Amino acid sequence: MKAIGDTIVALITGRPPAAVATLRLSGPDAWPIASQVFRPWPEPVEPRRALFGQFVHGDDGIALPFAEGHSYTGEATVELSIHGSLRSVRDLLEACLRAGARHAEPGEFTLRAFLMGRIDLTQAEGVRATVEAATEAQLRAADHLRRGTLRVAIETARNELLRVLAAIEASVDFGEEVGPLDRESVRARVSMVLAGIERLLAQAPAERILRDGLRIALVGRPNAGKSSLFNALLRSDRAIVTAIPGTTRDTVEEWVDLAGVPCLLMDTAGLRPTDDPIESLGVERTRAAIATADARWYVFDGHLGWSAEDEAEWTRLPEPKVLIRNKADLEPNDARGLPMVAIRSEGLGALADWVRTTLGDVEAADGLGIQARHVPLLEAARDALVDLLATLDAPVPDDLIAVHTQRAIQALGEIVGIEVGPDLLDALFAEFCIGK
Ligand SMILES: Nc1nc2c(ncn2[C@@H]2O[C@H](COP(=O)(O)OP(=O)(O)O)[C@@H](O)[C@H]2O)c(=O)[nH]1
Ligand SMILES: [Mg+2]
Repeated sequence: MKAIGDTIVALITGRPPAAVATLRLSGPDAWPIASQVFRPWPEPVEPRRALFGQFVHGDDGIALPFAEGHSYTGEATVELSIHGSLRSVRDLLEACLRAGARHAEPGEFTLRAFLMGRIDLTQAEGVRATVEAATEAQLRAADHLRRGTLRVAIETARNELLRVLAAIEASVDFGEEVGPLDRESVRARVSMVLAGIERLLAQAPAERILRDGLRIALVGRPNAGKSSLFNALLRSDRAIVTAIPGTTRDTVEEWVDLAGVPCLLMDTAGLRPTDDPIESLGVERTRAAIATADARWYVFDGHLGWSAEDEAEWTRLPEPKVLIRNKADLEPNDARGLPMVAIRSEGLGALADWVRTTLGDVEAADGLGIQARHVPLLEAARDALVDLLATLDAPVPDDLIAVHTQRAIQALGEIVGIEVGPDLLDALFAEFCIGK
């Protein structure tokens, strides 16, 4: 864990050279250090008012001071903007270090914001998710997380459990005065909290897909047009397409944004019995891709028609799956499936629609930015509350009910960062970039 009493500095904008670069000083000496590297430095300082002037290393630019309690970190801060040449950035950084600052570590500004109590741990994770967002849906979910939607939900649940715990402890310690525990009231309140946690958990798988992407396996018989469809969706000639069945022998993977969702498309070797050792390895990989994918898109040749092999493969495919009738430009011999002309990129909109509807619930409710770290903690809280409710029906002493309540309070507390150890904080913030 890093010291918090000193003043830190880092470049908070992109890699130089760039048109402009901004450095941030944060800590008790941020203003005195700024006054040594920037002139003229006014006395007294008017916070949040941009100052134009010269830097001691020669460049000119802007200094923007923030007062303690009114900055990103919660500490006294100054943001220094200069021209973004390598030389200018390095010289200003060194001037700040000479004046008493030290280099900020990755995520240290945000860590300070957390330690100063300006944000909770989920909001800190929201900052990182915002910086890393690549799609519109990821950005929306990250915004929610950063603004504290999940924090409020978790803290509200935790506060309710703290009140329940207080009631239980009162009856344990002062049963004579306050009377026996009202178990029906405890049941009603805990059931409400449990329902909220279960809603969050129900949303978690879809949130994972929004965050990590949707893995889609393109499968079907050789020559159905899987590679053509893959290329059409990617808008490039990534996979080899030929009229020779069995051309694709390995799985080829590429990321593509469909309806704002990052999708990992997997083009696979066509499914057929084969004596070719390379092709049969490919077919094995196809089976693996089918098993690990979040969804399967089955392509068949509508001109050729629907074969017994198609029927067998399609039936075996686990849900969720989509049936695609390719080569709709040729005379159809079967009418099932979504019609498509892969070589002309026709009908692909239906696939983007499918992605959209598959994630419809999340899109409608808006992702809250639930992270992988939160899921086991939400599950622990849920399990504790389920145990708690079961205990209410049993002839057990009130202390035991208190134990389960405490377990749930502890798990929820870890989500927002109450009572988390320094190791976890170090691990979490080490994944941030420098300057954040
Ligand atoms: N007419 C027509 N031919 C197609 C279409 N899609 C693919 N093909 C052709 O079908 C053959 C096999 O395509 P390919 O993408 O390699 O199929 P894969 O084995 O399933 O990957 C190639 O000759 C493609 O040009 C389509 O929509 N219409
Ligand atoms: Mg192919």
